[in-house]
Amino acid sequence: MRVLAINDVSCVGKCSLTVSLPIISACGIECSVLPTAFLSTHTGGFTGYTFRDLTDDIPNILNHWETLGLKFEYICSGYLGSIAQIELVADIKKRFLADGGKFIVDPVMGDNGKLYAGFTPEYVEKMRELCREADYILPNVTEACYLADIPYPLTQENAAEALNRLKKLCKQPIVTGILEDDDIFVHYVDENGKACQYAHENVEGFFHGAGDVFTSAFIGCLARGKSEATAIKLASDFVAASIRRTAIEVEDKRYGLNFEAETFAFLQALNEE
Ligand code: PXL
Repeated sequence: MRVLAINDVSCVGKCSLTVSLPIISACGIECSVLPTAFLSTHTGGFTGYTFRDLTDDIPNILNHWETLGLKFEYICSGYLGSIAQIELVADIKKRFLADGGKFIVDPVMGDNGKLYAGFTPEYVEKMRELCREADYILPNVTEACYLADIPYPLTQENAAEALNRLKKLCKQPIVTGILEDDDIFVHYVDENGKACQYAHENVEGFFHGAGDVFTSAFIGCLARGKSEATAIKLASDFVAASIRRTAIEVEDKRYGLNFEAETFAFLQALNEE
């Protein structure tokens, strides 16, 4: 069993591969990586960061993997720095996804109602195409609004409409971070096409990297053979516990979640399910 995580390496500020690798490995699953870019920090709230685009390295990496006959049971993509990289990921799915494997797209594009630095409407359109190839997509509210072409933000009322539109792109969308009163919901479509939700009490504030922790834990749980609903519950509980801890312990939220301290409890829950 092998997972391939396609994402950037942000050296500081826990997100993308510095989150996926430890969490998927902790689940007992081998995690191979394909770095899309190399940054001194992530781009959310830091200024002056360095950014090295690794697009030109990717074709040779893929050619080498092909000589090894590698296939991956799960391929998941995250932060992709350009339209060219979205096209490369679609190609990676064709060449490297094992028969019966799952392709998971976290359409990392924005937060708080805005696209991240460097992302354009053309990029959003291309990301829609990639979502059409996916077994699961995991947009946050901002990304769901862009993909579904619905005004930001989502509420309990328009979330059902967003999910219906996203279903036209991908059979099983999972939208995170929908606020309603004091709670925060995940809305998702199960394997029978039924709309479902799972909620936690919301913690005020913005917690960088929470989406990456959720996606990584979700994939780790799926790869351990859990159902979509169980994987969503375990990943949500893990993120919620990490956020509660981070709210108290971490002053500068740009540096990401203290998920490490909650990993043992997450794995205990995973083993007991
Ligand atoms: O967590 C999402 C993310 C991933 N990678 C990079 C980012 C961000 C969000 O800001 O900047 C480089």
